Amino acid sequence: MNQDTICALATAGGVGAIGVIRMSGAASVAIADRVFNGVDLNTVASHTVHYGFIVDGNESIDEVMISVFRAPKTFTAEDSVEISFHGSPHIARRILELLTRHGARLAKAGEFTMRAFMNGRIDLAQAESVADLIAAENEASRKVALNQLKGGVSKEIAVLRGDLLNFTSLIELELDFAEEDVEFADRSALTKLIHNLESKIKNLLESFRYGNAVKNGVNVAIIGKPNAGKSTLLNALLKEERAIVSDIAGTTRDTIEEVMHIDGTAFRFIDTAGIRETTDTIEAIGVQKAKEKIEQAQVLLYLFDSLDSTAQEVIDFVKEVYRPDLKVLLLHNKIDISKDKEAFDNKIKTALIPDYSHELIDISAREQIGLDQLRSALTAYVENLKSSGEGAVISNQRHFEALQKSLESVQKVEEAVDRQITTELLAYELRNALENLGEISGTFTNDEVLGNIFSKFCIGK
Ligand SMILES: Nc1nc2c(ncn2[C@@H]2O[C@H](COP(=O)(O)OP(=O)(O)OP(=O)(O)O)[C@@H](O)[C@H]2O)c(=O)[nH]1
Ligand SMILES: [Mg+2]
Repeated sequence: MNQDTICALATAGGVGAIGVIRMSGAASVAIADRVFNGVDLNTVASHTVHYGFIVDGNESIDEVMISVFRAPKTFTAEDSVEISFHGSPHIARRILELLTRHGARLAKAGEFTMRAFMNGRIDLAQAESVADLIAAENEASRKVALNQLKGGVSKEIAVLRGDLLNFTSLIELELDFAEEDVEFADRSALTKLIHNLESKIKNLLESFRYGNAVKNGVNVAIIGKPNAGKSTLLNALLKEERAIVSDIAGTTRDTIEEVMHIDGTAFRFIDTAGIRETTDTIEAIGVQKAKEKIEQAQVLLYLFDSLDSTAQEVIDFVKEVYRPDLKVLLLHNKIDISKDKEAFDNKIKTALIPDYSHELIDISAREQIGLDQLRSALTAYVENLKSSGEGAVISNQRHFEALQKSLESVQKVEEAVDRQITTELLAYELRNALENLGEISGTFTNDEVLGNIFSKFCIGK
């Protein structure tokens, strides 16, 4: 299917000690040999490296090392060649131009990985994880991507689909023998399987909160009344004077976002305008923006102090913004000057902590008290997400959506069984569920169902 031989610079653009150009396709070794002055590459063993010069006619272009990889044990599962040259963008351009003149063409974005998928070396979820791995900026996202590349999610989905496929095969078989009114597929076993599937899919869906957090970072909105010390806190966390701090209420008007890594996870701290009723047009826009940031946040740092707020105000606010998927850390700020801290905190704790498991931490943003505890609470939040999903972790929006669709279709199968609906409809719902699950790995074909039947039963006897 892929007749072309493709080539591209595999290393980053710009000057480097070494640059690597990669070529893949049936003609890659022959093309490399045509522009190489050294051993005859056509005759060398697979997975070997060779010294020589890239030549354009009589002109030497660079001194290089060429690695030859013969199919199928290569990244693309095709014959491949890698040319390591002295890392100059100019040399890269000359070599690429030379290769295209000798029969290769420039690869499109992601084309090497796409070939690995088309040639069946990796599935779709794994192909996607290659991109994630390259984009990984911290330990947690690297681990999640690597696990996916190794096939963690794919394996889990494959097991789920395998079970479902067996049942679908039996149901399809019933359709073939419709006149004889036989029931090959045990309905109660199907119900059991469906329940099992449901809980596994739910687990995977749940793991997306963690996967998404490590891949895209956690949005942490810093919210509170004017002068609560939000900007002071942002600066203290970042250890730099990022936002303007003053004792004038309404200092921050726009939102200020900064990313910080704590324990291998990216947290996007968003300082916002203090929330209050205001007649100032610009400040009002800022207040509106702050409210939007609450919607987009996974974690809320709600700042208050006992001089400027009552415990009841804090309680009312937190109840107002309640969302089951929003973690609220109540930060009692300015404890260096606060009065009646215990009584204030106790009132809040009694009202909120039992209900929503909010956490209350006493801090002083200005004196940098309690910040370690705050950082621990943030990493604990992520750790907690991790442990709530067992096994494989999904971090890809497409997988999340496919799983949601799968869950819906599996629930429809359940309904169909419960209501003892016709075998035709049941088969239809089952095929739907299979298709949605198959979307993740990109492997779904209807022939698969047929293939499975034939492999298990000798219908044609
Ligand atoms: N004593 C004391 N003062 C603090 C503390 N944190 C902040 N402040 C002071 O509180 C005032 C307001 O601080 P900001 O950080 O500008 O408050 P803000 O919440 O960003 O205010 P707006 O941007 O107006 O909404 C400043 O004078 C800070 O120095 C603290 O922990 N203790
Ligand atoms: Mg501010």
